[in-house]
Amino acid sequence: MSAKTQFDLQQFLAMRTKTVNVALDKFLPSATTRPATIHKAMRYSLFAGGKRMRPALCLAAAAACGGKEADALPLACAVECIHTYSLIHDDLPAMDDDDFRRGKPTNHKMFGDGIAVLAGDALLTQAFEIAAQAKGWPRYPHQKIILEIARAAGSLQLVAGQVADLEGEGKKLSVDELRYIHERKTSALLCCSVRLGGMSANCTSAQLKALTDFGYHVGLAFQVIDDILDVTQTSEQLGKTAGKDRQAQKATYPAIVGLEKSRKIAENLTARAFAALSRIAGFKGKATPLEALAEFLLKRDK
Ligand code: GRG
Repeated sequence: MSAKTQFDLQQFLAMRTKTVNVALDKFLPSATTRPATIHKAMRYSLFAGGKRMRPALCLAAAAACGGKEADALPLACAVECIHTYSLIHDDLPAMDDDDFRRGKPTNHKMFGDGIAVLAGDALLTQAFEIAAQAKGWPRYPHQKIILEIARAAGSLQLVAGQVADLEGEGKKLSVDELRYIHERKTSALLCCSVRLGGMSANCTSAQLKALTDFGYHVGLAFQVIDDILDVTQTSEQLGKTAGKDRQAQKATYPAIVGLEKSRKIAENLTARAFAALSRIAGFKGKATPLEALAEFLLKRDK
């Protein structure tokens, strides 16, 4: 059995999920704060039961660099707010038009389209408010932290990926075009989560480079697996509508190269993520949670 599999990832995830949820609860206005509707809507999606993979990656990256979890926590919460905003907007009728997310009716189904748009907007803004309350580090003052998040979420990355995804519907895309979408729609925020964890530990530039390489490849593998699960799993297992990609005529790895080759691609991407970590001697021993997360994301079934 490898060190990675001996590590109790389920316990790691359960504890971090609890910590992140408690912190998010403190950062957000209460559900009764006026105007209550928007705070109820923000909290509805934020606490609907997401896997909290981005915060976990952020906290694990901080640990890999010898940082304190409490220092990374606001940044872990910030990325989860951005991720949840992107899901709320992605589910809107004007985008992917989904009725279920995180095992529950989508935000607009509960609160209406207008409030769902605003809940997404408010969560995106909330992320910056939370990040501004982080400590700030000698190599990474607030300006660098805010820039990092703004770039990952902006029109060159997360939003760019969503635009290309929308514009690609019904078109036959090449593997390169699909990779452009995956890099931006999914990998950018995962990679940003990992980088922020490193920054919160005041990591060296060599460590940040290795974490970037790791995050980029884990992020791409994550989306390839997401594409595979859309075909192989049921809506109940996923907590969202399965088979949507084919229905929306979306280009995906399984559609372009088939399921078997897609799995190989995800395995190769994960292997490259591991290789990135092994280049840094200083990570030895401390990167186990990060490695276990990469392995888990490859083998996940939801
Ligand atoms: C600006 C109006 C406007 C909309 C932008 C940027 C955006 C909307 C959407 C991003 C696209 C998106 C939803 C990408 C998919 C990434 C992905 C695989 C999400 C699922 O992540 P999980 O499995 O979800 O971690 P949970 O629910 O577990 O957190």
